[in-house]
Amino acid sequence: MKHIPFLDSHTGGEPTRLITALPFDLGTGSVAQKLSTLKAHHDDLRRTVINEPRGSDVLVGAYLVPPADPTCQFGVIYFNNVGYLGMCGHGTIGLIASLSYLGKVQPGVIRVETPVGVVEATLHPSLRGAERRSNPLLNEEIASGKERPRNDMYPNKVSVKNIPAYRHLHHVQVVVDGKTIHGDVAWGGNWFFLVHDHGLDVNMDNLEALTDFSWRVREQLTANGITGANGAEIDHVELFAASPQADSKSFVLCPGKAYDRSPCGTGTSAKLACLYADGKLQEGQMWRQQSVVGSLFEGSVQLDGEKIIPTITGEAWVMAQGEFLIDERDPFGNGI
Ligand code: PYC
Repeated sequence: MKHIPFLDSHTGGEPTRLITALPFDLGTGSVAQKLSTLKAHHDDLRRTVINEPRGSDVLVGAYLVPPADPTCQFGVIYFNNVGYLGMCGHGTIGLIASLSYLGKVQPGVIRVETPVGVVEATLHPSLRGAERRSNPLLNEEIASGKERPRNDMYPNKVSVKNIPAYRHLHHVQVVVDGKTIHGDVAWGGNWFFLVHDHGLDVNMDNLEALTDFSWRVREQLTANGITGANGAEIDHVELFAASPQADSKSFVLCPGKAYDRSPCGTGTSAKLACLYADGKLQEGQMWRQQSVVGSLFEGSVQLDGEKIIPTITGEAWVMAQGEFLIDERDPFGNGI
């Protein structure tokens, strides 16, 4: 029987399953090299922890690995039901909030090496002293001795300064079921196709139509040879709409056909790069992106020479902690 510890969190409704200790060694190379080793030799662990019967299509996994970059405290590799991700915004917010819960990080800047570059997370302090003192429920808990040594008041708000984002192609025409739509191809740590003129309601009661349409957009991108830079597959589709509560609302279809419950950190980064390219967003200006479930990320861009550096802020909540038991006799022990 193998025992694999895990910690589950969600960021704006989108889950992240963190595996803090791998049961094998990935060597001393960069996180990108560690990802190659994982793909070649250990893909069964991805299926074991993320797919049914332990997981579902919705989950994103995160392996905590040692970084090679000496300026980083952690390395991380994100994965899902069909493969691996370059970066993951909601996942990084979940990772840092989970490490905060475990008492492994304090408020401040934490540098994390991903397969596509280094991101800089800032863990914001939680309830400050005065707010803690004026919180009657918390005071009651402390007075009754119920506050536990584990960090139940763990800081959970995180800003992620992402790798540079950019628009690769502008206003690309695609025909889906006889309907002509247009989208931008942009990089935010993963490849996205961003569509506005889809004509669909971006609402929870329209999820089936949104999923179906986005999937067919993706198929048309492949059929027409529309790719990211260097022929990279565009595996995320974003449908945007207006929102009374935010600057924009989006439905994001992930590579394994599940939709992102969060506003998608890498997708929001791609969106910010397009807005900046269109002159609709200035450096430092706040953008509020809402997900189809109603959760919010705040984002802005900074310039580093010609490079557009997005920062995304959100909150994550730890939900469960435990240990997977993998029984060699179980026919579905490594997932379905
Ligand atoms: O937040 O970047 C993100 C993300 C990618 C896929 C699911 N969430």
